[in-house]
Amino acid sequence: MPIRFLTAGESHGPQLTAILEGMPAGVPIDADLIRQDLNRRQKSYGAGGRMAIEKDAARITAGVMAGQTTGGPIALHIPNKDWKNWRDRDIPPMTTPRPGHADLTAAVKYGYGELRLALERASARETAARVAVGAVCKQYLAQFGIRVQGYVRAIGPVQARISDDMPWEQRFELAESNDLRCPDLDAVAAMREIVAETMQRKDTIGGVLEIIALGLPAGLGSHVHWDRRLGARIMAAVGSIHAIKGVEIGPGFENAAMFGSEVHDEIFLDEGSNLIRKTNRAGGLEGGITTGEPLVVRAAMKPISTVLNPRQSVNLATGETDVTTYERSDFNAVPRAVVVGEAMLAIVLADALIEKLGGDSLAEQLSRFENLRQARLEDLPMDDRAWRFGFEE
Ligand code: EPS
Repeated sequence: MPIRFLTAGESHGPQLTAILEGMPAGVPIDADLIRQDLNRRQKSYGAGGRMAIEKDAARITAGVMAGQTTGGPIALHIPNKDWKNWRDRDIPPMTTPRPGHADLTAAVKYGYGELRLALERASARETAARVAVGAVCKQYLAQFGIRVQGYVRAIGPVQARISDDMPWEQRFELAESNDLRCPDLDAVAAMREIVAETMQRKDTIGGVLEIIALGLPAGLGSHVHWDRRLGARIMAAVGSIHAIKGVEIGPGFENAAMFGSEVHDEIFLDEGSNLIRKTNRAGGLEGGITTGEPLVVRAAMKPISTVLNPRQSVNLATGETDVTTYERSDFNAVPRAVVVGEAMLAIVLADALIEKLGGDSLAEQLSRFENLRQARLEDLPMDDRAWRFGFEE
């Protein structure tokens, strides 16, 4: 795949680092847009105390010169402001693993004698680096009129009601107007109540986020191999986000309960000989390839595993039954996960677009983009005659 990225950094270490490789040259990069997304990722009703400490900003130290990408690897650094609170401290041992976190599984795998080594890298603090990378990819996609944005669909049992004909723009705007990042303002009140109750009960809560890509051309991804199917690439990327335990394309699970004739988006011809759909139950993908309809991805987030209420566990140092001790954390991080979901989707789509367009510079790609085949009758001349497979025995 043409682009790749790496992140490094511990939650309470000096900084997070990301390297994004494979961006074409000549993409204008506005550092303010990276800051904006980092800032959006920090906001949520039910965020923990750490977000009052951090004020995330990324410093670009490579790959962008005079405001444009060079085609070289892009290096991004996000300092951890909390580092100063850990730097000169003797850290008490952590030997009782928290259920749901990587504490126990990573200790089994890596043989850690101190569970904090697992916590530090397993922490969702790492998602700040992904958001910085995603913000660069969003700026690349924007050059082609492609936009990636999302919102919250549910917090715990409280579901947003969003009418199918509510315009996307309105959904995004309404969602950004509140700290539950949800376009249904009636649901926001109920979500606020359940998050308040969660905090009072010293508990955590999960939910469902929805991420949409608008303006995509038809023809990104491929049906020919499992790892080229765009649906698979999106599900892997979104499913890699901390605490995400389910990903669907469009109403994937709802479709599973319906008949095929109710699910599949029928094909019509408009006056301009464009092949169009009146519905989008496919969520923008057919056969692992974009249809040109909005791409809709939903993800289920489990409740954060650091729970203020002590949970039953075992002290690995003593072998005695123990309960977990609380580490500061979020009570509700679903609105924050939306921004991470946007980043991961933007990264996969930038990758798929670069793969489709080839070339090394934005200028080359923009002219190729104009000439992409569309779902139009004149772009699809058919042979319309009998033929044979032609394999030899
Ligand atoms: C996290 C625990 C909390 C979260 C953190 C993820 O950090 P701390 O232990 O410092 O309170 O705030 O997320 C972030 C710091 C962040 O920037 O998103 C965890 O254990 O996953």
